[in-house]
Amino acid sequence: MRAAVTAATALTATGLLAIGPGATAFAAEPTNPSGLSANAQPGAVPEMYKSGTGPKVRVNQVGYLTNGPKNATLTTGAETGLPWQLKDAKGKVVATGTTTPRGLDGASAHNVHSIDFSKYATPGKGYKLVVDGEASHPFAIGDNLYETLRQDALKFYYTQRSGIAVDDKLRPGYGRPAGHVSQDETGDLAVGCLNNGCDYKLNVKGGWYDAGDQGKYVVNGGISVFQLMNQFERSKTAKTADAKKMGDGTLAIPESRNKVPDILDEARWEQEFLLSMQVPDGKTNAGMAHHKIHDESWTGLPTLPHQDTKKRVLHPPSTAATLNLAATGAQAARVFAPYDKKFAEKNLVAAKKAWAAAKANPNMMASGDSGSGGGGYGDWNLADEFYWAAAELYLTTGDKEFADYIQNSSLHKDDIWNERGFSWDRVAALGRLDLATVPSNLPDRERIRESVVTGADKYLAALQKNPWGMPYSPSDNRYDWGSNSLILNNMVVMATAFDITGETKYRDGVLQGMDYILGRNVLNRSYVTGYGSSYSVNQHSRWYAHQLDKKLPPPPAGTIAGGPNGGNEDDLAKKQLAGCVGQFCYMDDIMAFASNELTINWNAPLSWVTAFVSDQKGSSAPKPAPAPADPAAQK
Ligand code: 9MR
Repeated sequence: MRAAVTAATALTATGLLAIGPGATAFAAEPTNPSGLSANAQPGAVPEMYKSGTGPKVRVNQVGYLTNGPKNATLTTGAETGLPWQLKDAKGKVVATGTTTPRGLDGASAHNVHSIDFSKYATPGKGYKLVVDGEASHPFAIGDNLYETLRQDALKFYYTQRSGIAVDDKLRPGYGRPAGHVSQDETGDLAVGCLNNGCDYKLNVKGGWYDAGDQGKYVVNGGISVFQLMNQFERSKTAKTADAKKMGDGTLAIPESRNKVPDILDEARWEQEFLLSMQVPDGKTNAGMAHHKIHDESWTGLPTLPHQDTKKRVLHPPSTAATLNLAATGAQAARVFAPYDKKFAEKNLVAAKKAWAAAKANPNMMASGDSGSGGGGYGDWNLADEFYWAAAELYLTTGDKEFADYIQNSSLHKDDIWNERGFSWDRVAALGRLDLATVPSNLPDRERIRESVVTGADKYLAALQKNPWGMPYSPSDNRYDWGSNSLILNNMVVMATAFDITGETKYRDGVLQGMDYILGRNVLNRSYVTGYGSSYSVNQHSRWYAHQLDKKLPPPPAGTIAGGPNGGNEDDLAKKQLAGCVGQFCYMDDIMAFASNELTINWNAPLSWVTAFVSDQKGSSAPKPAPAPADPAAQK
């Protein structure tokens, strides 16, 4: 037995930070079969995970690209390297090597080793890594492993649509009546303002439901629709991007075969909604956008969209929402121009109007109140929203006003690449990434492109330090709400650096990040429904509530869960995950909304990154999506 060391001491020595004050952890203690230190400090590993989380060797359960990096992580008490074997589907050993000890990992309270088997490059299915007498989940090696996910991650949006019936022929098992279409106050056709705060009603039908709730929030719709349009726009400049894969007829949506790329049809469903949230001409605050629209009070689970009987309410306009409309309107004007000039023009008019209104009202902050039937989405620093909107307006119009605004913003030069990634309330990166990739005459465009590469270098360095091989290591090991989306967004930065430089190391960083999402994590879990052998399937949703009502479906294949969240905001987490460390702050339960919700702004980077990963080899026809397994069958 080795002596115990305090977490703080051990972590100073290994460069990791404390798990908890005064906590005791063992760097290399003999373990139970999961590799979990039997003496890890109380509470670090929740009771429900103490008996283990599956095989000690964690892999990408979907698989590795033939010529890409191939890495895995082992939890073990051993301090020195252990022999590993790669076995094919028949059990034949096809490669061997030795693990690399990585020390105590503060994000999992485990002693870990990493395994690099990149040299093995023979395509096949059913491979397993075997170490310490234990075999990993099976995985494939090949070049077309991500084609179905490429489609599914985007197909997610059709079934999130509000204001339209979901056709069961297009989504077998997921058909449902239209939600929020009634003429009365429970519908979105004529919605009044909170506390009679305005003298008009707006028709805000359509758009996507935000998440497991049926609210529609402009600031979260903004980043989501941006990332879909951006995924499309990338195909105009990135050498490896394949526009056909998101083209007309690829997503089985009602608009398929209308001669417009399906990804843009899907984006338009949301963008039309964002436009409808703008305060009409002649009214107080004309040109501003309402922050959000949702029920007056929370509904229970399950509640299908058409069963919602609560009153719908428009919340006051906010500068943040207005700038989201300015940014996405300007972007939509660009990407839709070749397909629908009128729609493009309408977006540009709305965007310019929104910009002027935001400039005139720079401090109209949303209350951030989340206790009244919808999420708060409060944001009190809007310099980044201004920067993003100015960037999009500049790229579309080339106008000096916007060029000047960008040049004078400190965000144009600041190091904006923080470890916690970008998100709905931190959007400077959206502007910076577009200024780097969308062609323009910006005088310092080259410097901007280099800054993206510098950001990617930072994420690559973080990834290399992280024993799970992903670009996210919050310094206190406390993962954020929606951590999976932050990891994916950091991968977007690396992917863009690859598009800019063509350097393989950035592509490889993205591929490794994908491993974490699909199973190379302490929970041995693929966070994407229908992908891998042990995946999330009970995400918090009022209508994919299979866990509560077996007649309802689970979330569709290709739905990503938010992921570990140290905040434990829901009651279930408070009870079952109290004191949890890093990656353990997650449970696949429909009531665990703080770690296990599905959301439009989380599937958007999943889709973006999956398309990028799928693009990194020859193409193949998409196969039908795998049906999500019954959750019970997974246990
Ligand atoms: O994704 C949001 C996260 O960044 C915030 O910390 C959290 C609490 O305010 O809210 C999250 O957004 C939720 C929203 O408020 C309501 N719909 C579901 C969203 C995802 O959980």
